[in-house]
This record gives sequence, C-alpha cells and structure tokens, in this order.
Amino acid sequence: MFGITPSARLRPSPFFESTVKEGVDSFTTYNHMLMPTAFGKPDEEYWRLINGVSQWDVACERQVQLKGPDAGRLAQILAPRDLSMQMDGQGKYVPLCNHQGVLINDPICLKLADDLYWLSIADSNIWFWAGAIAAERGLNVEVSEPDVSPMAIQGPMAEDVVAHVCGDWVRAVKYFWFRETEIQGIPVVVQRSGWSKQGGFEIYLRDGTKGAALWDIFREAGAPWGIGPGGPNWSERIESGLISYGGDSDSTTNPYEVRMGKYIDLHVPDDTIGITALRRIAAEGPKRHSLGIVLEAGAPVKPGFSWNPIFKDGRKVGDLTNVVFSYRMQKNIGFALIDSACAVGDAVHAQVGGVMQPAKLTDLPFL
Ligand code: THG
Repeated sequence: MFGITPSARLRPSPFFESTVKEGVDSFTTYNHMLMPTAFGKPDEEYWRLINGVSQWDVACERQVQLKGPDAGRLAQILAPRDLSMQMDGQGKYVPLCNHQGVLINDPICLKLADDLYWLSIADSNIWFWAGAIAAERGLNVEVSEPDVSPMAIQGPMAEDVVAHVCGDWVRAVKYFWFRETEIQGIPVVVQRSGWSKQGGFEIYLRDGTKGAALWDIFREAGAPWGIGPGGPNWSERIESGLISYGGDSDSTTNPYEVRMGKYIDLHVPDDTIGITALRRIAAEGPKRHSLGIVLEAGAPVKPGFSWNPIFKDGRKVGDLTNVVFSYRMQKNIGFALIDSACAVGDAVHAQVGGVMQPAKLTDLPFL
C-alpha cells in the first residue's frame, strides 16, 4: 500500500530483518523506531496470543539509563511512586508526570543496582527530560540510551518456551521482576512482563548485533508450542483494559483520569516532579475518568486516527480514545475518557467516522 522512506531518524530494530522474513505487513512508529503491528493474518495472530505463544519485536520500548551515585535520587524525583523499597532485580510500573501533574510517560522502572536504573519507556522523549532535570538539580548521574532492545514472548504457552530456552528458574520469577543472564552467549535481561494480559516474558537484548540470532533461538525453541509472530494486539489490549500513553491520554490527562491512581504515592518527597499538583488533583477529585464503552453496532467500525466525541443527552461528555472489534465479545469496544459524572450503565452516543453510534458505558477491563 505505502512504502517507508529510509532515514537515520527511523532507527532500525535489531529484529527488523527477522520480522521482514516473518512477513510483517504493518508498522507503527514509536520512539522514532518502526514497531511491527501485523503480519497479514489478524485472526491467527490474535488467537495465537490467547491460546498459544506469540513473538514480538518491541525494541522500540527503549531504555533511559540512569547511572551514577544519584541514579536512585533521580528516579524518585521523576516518578511520583514510592521507589524507596524497590530491590535490585525488581521492576515497577511508574507514571511520569510534568509539574502540572500531566502524564508524560508510563515506563516500567527496572532497578539493576543502587547506581543503575532503566526506565523502559512509552512513546515520548524522556532522555531530554531526565537529562535536563538531572542537570538543573545538580545530580551526579549520567542519562543515556544503552544498546538494549526488548523482544516479547507472550501468551499462555510463553512460560514453557522461555523455560525451555533459559531454564526452569524463570517459572519462579514474579511479575515485573527480572534477572541478568546469557542465552547461548548473548547477554540479556529476562523479565516477567509484556503488554498483554495473557502472561509472558520480555527478553531485553543487550547486544544489537545479535537480534537475528536471538529471534531464531526463540523461533526454533517455540516451534513445538506453535510460536509465531505478532505484536501488541489492539483487540486483546482493549479487552484487557491496558492504557496506551499518547493514544488514550493527551496533553491534559493526569494519571487519576486513566486508572493509574493506584501507582501514585502522595507521600513521596516534595521535590518529586508533579507531586504538588497531584496532591491537589487527588483532593479535588479528577474531572474525567476512564470507562469501557460498547457500541450497539454489530459490524466492525473503522476508528480512524483521532479521538471520537461521545455525547450524552445531546451534550459532548468525553472522547472515545480507541475502538476495536473484540474477537471474544464479537462487539465494538473501546475506552471512554469521560466526564466523572457519567457512570457505568449510562446510554451515550459515540460519533465514529461521521456516524452517531448508540453505545453503553461499562466497567474496565472488559475481560
Ligand atoms: N514492556 C516494557 N516496556 C514498556 C512496555 C512494556 N514500555 C512502554 C509501555 N509498555 C509502558 N506501559 C506499560 C503499561 C502497562 C503495563 C506495562 C507497561 C502493564 N500493566 C499491568 C496492568 O495494567 O494490569 C500491570 C501493572 C501493575 O499492576 O503493576 O503490564 O510492556 N519493557
């Protein structure tokens, strides 16, 4: 349909050639990289994630490395979640906010050592942000982008595949915990994580020249379980209620509006960025919240690129930030970022592709 114009701004993933061989047919951009989203067989890709095991190039989940004596200080200044008890080998999901309490990213924070942290970021430039904050606060810490590229193994059979490759120790790894290890001499970090609710691991490749080798190791080891290519799956992630920073949030969204309040600790030190604003927002109560929405229309609708307005009694009350046809529910479902006065069970209309669609507000997650 379209081609991609090569450019040094579009940085290659170490797994790029492997996904081309697998028959990738769609990409999105994320952190100035191409992320494979589809391989031409949407039904197979979906059910493989639900019933089997799926292999994803998510190298675009880049790492912002904080290294030096003040690495932990900087992590806590950036993240309004209490990191004081975080252990080596533990990851934590941390919303990052600006001084107004607006969400600017939602990384997983990996603590490798007292003086070494990685923020595994969503799609916004946190290297500039972290570097500027470190300099302005006079901290002794270096902010850089290391040669680290995650590959995800997701689905109910993922644990068997990763245990076959790495050893049975992976079965005891808790959610978001990780271990530094090697796979046939390739340096990696193995973490129980991934952007689906079907379970699995992410293998962070620490040598960008070994992408094809690492891809093939899992491709071959996973063959008995029917492993195959995929990517973060829109239908599954909306069924599962996973929020996409930048897709389901905008330049005014705070964490409380998108169900991330449970990851905010209001008692963190006063020099944590955004905490004053977040304390005020928490006290006043957020003006919007996130609910599910189910359209009455039986046939799949085309969402387009932007948010779609939601109306109640003829008045605009919010936005449908994403809508997708759910395989398991056989309905169009999505996320509503909507006036806090609207509640589960309310009848609304969502204007999608110029058509007013009757819909109902629901709880999240859907499944
Ligand atoms: N893996 C890694 N890096 C990433 C992502 C990832 N960086 C970008 C993006 N994804 C970061 N955002 C998220 C969002 C949600 C989750 C992980 C990363 C997630 N959430 C669970 C949930 O919402 O139910 C559990 C969170 C919890 O309770 O602690 O998994 O996927 N490496």
